[in-house]
Amino acid sequence: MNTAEMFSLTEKMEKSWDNEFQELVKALPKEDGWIGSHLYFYQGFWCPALVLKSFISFQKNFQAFASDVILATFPKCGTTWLKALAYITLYRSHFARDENPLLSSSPHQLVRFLEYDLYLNNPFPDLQNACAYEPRLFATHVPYASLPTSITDSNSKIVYICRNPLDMFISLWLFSTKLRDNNLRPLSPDEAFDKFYHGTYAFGPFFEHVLGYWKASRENPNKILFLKYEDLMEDTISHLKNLAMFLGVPFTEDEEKQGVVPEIVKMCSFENLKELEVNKKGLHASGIPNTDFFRKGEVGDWSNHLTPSMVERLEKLIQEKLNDSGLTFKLSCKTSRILHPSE
Ligand code: PAP
Repeated sequence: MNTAEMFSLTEKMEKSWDNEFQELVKALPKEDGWIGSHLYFYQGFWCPALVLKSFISFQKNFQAFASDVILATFPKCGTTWLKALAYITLYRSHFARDENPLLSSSPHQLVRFLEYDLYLNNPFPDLQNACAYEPRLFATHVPYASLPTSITDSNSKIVYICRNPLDMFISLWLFSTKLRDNNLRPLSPDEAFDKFYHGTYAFGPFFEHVLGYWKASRENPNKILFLKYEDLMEDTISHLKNLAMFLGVPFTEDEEKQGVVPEIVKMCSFENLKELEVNKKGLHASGIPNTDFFRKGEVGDWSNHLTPSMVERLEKLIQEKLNDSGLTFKLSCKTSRILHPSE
């Protein structure tokens, strides 16, 4: 599938909606999406037309197992990275160290999206065969309040990652610019900023999404592990150990001695994944080229793109939205990128 085919898939999706679904959709607020097609405001968030129906199927039909692990993310906040880290950590006992599945499959093939992939064309997908190993590991961009109750009410675990909204905005804007339908006029930085400021982008508004998971994680830290891209970048090793502990597969002393932790960090690093053949070619289930999920992978790139007045407005917005929630974001950080296990 190329980009043009991806747009025709989205168009076909809207056209394939039956009358009952068209009626539901007719009543929803609608906006133009950043890449093409539409966003519909449903259950408090802007849902892309492509996944509106699959999201509803997922919400209605998904039956969580107590052992399930769900990776929940806001788009452009580290989904690809988290998928790689969680998959390798959780299943590391199943493969030899020199047969790492990341060498032959993209992180998005290994950990499949529920709404963007499994439920996309099937209201009852074969979930058992969607995961190579137990426990099942899935991903979603759906906000906490809209998750199926079988996830929120069961003992299944959720790992959430978010990112400072300035970098997230730049990542989203540049990603959308690259993929935007050629028949549409490009989205100017000011237009994109305005849409971002008002929360009209896939799964936005950002703050409601992030705060939903943040509050739930504070109420139930054994169920939800809340991560931030900047923290992971600053100290990947400690956060990976924590993740392993949370997933119930802590690194053993032997593994630590053998350097397994830095090895996973290196394998999942931006520099490594970006250069793998499998990520340079091939497509994500939504038709997006795998390579578009790897751009710069840095904290603070916003400073190369945003004007001082944009920064000022966003800083005020962050203050206003996060208020006394206890949640903060770093806008820059020291990275501890591991390029060699011995470093
Ligand atoms: P998604 O939510 O649409 O699936 P996601 O992986 O969250 O995408 O976003 C891509 C961002 O993560 C890109 O950020 P950038 O535009 O600021 O560069 C991408 O470069 C970054 N990214 C991808 N893989 C990694 C990784 N292994 N380590 C760090 N950052 C990564």
